Amino acid sequence: MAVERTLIIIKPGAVARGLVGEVLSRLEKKGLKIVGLKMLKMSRRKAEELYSVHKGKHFYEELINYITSAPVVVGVVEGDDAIQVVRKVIGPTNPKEAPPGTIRGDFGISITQNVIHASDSKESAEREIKIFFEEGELCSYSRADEAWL
Ligand code: FUP
Repeated sequence: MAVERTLIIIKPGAVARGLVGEVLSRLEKKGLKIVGLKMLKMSRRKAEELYSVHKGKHFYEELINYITSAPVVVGVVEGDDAIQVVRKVIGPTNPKEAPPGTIRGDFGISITQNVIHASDSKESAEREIKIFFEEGELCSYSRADEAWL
């Protein structure tokens, strides 16, 4: 068992469409534990830090403008192999290719407005969590159904 933490961001379009509960519910039902959660309007500085690897790419400006356009919900999700498991639950980057049953596959067709972000590796998760959360803001607790998951 390898307990990991990963960062998720429910993007502006998904918040505006009222999908916050649906997205969190899918992660919770899968057996993942939410250990940090907040709503915020992302600053340009934080957006540029988050997406620093994409600087200079053709979609970079659109991506930064979108993620800073309206409130997002950022969360830290914990569980066994959480990084890979969350990526599976959300599906591929391009929602047109994401299969039904995945979050991106079920809720959109725009690659930029693809409902949710999730860290893609241990290194990214560690780096990205620090952008949005202080260590003291993350909670440790037991889920009542832990023995059954
Ligand atoms: P992911 O890790 O699945 O979020 O995908 P990437 O890190 O490759 O891309 C980061 C964000 O850039 C995606 F959420 C969507 C956006 N993007 C585009 O808008 N156009 C592209 O061609 C590729 C990515």
